[in-house]
Amino acid sequence: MRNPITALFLGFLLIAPVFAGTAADDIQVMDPWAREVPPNMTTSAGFLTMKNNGSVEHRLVGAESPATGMVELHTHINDNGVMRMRPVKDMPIPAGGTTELKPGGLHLMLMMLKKPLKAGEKMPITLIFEDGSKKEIQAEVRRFDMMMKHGKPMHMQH
Ligand SMILES: [Cu+2]
Repeated sequence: MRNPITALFLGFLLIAPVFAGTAADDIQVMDPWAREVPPNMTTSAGFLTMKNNGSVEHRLVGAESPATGMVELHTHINDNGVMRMRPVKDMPIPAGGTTELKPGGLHLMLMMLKKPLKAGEKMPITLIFEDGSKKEIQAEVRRFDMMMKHGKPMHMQH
């Protein structure tokens, strides 16, 4: 390799795929939080906003936490006025776009909690993307009362 420019160029070609980045590199997580639950409850929900800074669509395909036995990806559907939760296999995040997990919509179902979630605590959650890359986040536990506009509690049913 006598020409240093050629050598640099070939070197760049070898390194370029590494810089293409994983889904976890492309996804920026904003405002992760989990709902406080009373000590007798072992199920809660986690919320966050995911922004995709990459040029291809990414998908959240799973999540796990040392604080839970299991985390499922859920959404809500309105079934004749009753909000019901349904598992989803993934949550797409469009290229350059955002996907918001929020009460009444997409959420992380935090199941089999190993200890109660108290407001102010931090809960580690690992997000898993379609390429197997992972991102650990710290969700802040917050108090949140699920109320409908008319002041009636929302029916939460699986
Ligand atoms: Cu759920």
